[in-house]
Amino acid sequence: MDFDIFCHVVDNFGDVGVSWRLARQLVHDHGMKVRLWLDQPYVLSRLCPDFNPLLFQQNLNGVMVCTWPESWSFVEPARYVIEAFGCDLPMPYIKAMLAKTSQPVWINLEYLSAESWVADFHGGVSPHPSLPLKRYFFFPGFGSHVGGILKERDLEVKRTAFLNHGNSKFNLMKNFGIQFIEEAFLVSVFCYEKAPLCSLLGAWARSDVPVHVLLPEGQLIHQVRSWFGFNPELKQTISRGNLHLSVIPFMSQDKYDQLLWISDVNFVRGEDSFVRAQWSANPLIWHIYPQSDLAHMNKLMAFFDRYSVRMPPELAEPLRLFWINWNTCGDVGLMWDLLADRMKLWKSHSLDWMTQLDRYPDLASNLVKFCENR
Ligand code: TRH
Repeated sequence: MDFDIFCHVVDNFGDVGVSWRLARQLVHDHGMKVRLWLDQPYVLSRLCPDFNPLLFQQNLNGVMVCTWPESWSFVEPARYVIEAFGCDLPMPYIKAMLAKTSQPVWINLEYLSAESWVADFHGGVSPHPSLPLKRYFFFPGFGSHVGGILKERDLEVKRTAFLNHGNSKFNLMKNFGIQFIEEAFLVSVFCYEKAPLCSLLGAWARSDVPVHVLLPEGQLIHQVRSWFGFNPELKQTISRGNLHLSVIPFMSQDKYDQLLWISDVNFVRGEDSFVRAQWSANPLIWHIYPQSDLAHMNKLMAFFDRYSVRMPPELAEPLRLFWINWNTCGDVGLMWDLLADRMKLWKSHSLDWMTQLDRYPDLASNLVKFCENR
């Protein structure tokens, strides 16, 4: 094995989402042999319906996906060992690393952040407190001197081919089992429970143009129910004023990409959907994963500062306010109207941002280079 990637699910889908994406890219873009250890394999079956969570071990898209067992028996460690998001490696595995004549490169893959301190810590090394082993810290991030963000080599080819197919929007709606509203402004919404969605539903209902909101099933349904006064069923489209809202089934990661590509604006969250939305070249609103000490607000603003460097002030100002309010449960209805008036500007900025991101190597390439240099 070239890589062992260990992933412990804290909550939701992002931990597995990122680890699985990284594993696939190491195999397909870099020809590596990769084993992915998941403590909650069921989560992967939501993102990838071909995966059978009941099997202890299976080959999926070239990656050997294994269940992280409660009691660990001997496994020969890989050359490079990735501990995703500081999940602790099993002690018997650490001992097996120690026993090897040539010790594996042990990496802690951190969470993504645009904060400037990340560059000072990226690549840093920390000795194990009690064993003669060391661990490197690898920080995903934006720009140079950090680990980069995930992007597979053929992503742009796939995105362009999909969008150039004349019926891509219609086909995707058909696939979701919902009505296609041809003239509508399309919005995808994936965010945490506390997002102030109701104020937006009001803005969309009184919009001048039809707005079609696609909401993957999940926690936000409570807000939809309280605003409409009834419970929408899966695949049903409910309307008020110019707002049309369809609850769609949670889809595979690949299909979710397609949704991001066709939508005029994407509301995304956490880490992985946030990165994928940036590669869609479409306007995005980020609902950041909340932390108890409000550290997430610094993270949010650090990203926004980078994202808006080349943004015209008439867009940057309302957008900054919108992002802050969206993440602090403020009322965003009126702010939406300002953004709607600046949509063309926002779209062209999104394309420009994607081009800026593309100037830097992707995370998997940086990681391979980092490991091989050690
Ligand atoms: O699910 P998230 O909130 O994930 C997380 C976790 O909470 C994690 O603990 C935290 O550390 C991290 O965020 C920052 O959001 P994220 O990261 O966007 O992951 C969602 C994944 O789900 C992503 O890979 C896209 C995928 N997805 C689908 O495959 N189908 C869908 O229908 C949707 C809506 C998402």
